[in-house]
Amino acid sequence: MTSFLVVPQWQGSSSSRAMRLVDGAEAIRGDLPSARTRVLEVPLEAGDAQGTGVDRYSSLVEVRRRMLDALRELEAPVIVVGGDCGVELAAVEHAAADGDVALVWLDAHPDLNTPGSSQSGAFHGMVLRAILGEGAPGLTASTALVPGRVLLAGVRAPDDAETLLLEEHPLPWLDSDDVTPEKVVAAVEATGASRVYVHIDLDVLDPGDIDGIGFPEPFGVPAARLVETVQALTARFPLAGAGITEFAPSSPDAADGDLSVVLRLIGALRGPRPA
Ligand SMILES: [Mn+2]
Repeated sequence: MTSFLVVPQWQGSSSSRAMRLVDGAEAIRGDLPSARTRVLEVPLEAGDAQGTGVDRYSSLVEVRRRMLDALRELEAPVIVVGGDCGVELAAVEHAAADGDVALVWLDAHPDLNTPGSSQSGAFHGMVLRAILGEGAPGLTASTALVPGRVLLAGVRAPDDAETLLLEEHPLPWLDSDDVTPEKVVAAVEATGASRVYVHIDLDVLDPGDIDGIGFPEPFGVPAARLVETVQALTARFPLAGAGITEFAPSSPDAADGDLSVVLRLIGALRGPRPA
C-alpha cells in the first residue's frame, strides 16, 4: 500500500520565496491519510555551499541522508511530497535501485545543470543530472539511472547549458502537447523498463491551471490531461515511486484553490483502488 513521505525542503530552490515550499508541503500533508504519512524533519538552517557550487549544500546532503533512512523503513511505493525538486534525488535513488525503472520527468524544466553550469547555484535545477550520476559529492546518485530510462515530459524551458547538453546527448522527450495517456505510456514501454517512477513538478501544468508555483512557464499541460496521463501510467505499470514537488502557495487561501488539482494528481498516482 502507498506510503507518503513529506519533505518540506526549501534549500534547493533559488526563489526569494522558497519558504513558501514549506507552506505548500504542509497544505498537502493536511489532506493525506495520517496513518500512512511521515513528515521528514528538515534542517532549519539554510546551510552553506562548502565550495561545491551548490547553494545550501550542507543542508541538502543532510536531507538526502535522512530521506534514504526514512525510505528504507516505509512500505513501497512511496509518494514523496516536496518541497523543492531536489527531494527527487534520494527518492529516485531508492525507488530505482534495481535498474528496472523508467523515470517520467513531468516538469517545465529539465533540471540538468551541474554545479559548474548552473547560473543560480540552486540544487533543484541540478537534480536530474545528479540522478544520472553527475554532480557534487554526496549529492549524486550512488547508482546512476541510465539516460535511456528517462522520459522528459512537458519540459519546455531548458536554459542554454541544458539546451546544449540535450543537443549533444538527447533524452526521450515529449512536448506539452504530446503529454497524452497514449504517448506517455508508449514512450515508457519503449524504455523496456517494467516499473515507473513518476516525478511531477507542478510547474509542468499550464499556469492557467495552477497558481502556487515559483517558476511558471506558459504552454504547459492542462490539469485534466495530466491527471488522465498519470492514471494511464499507474494503470499500465506498477509504481516504483513518485514525487510531487514545488508547491509554493502565496497564502492558505491560495493553497486551497490549488489543492483540488494536487489531490487529483495524488489520487492518480495511487492508482486504481480496489473497491
Ligand atoms: Mn523541477
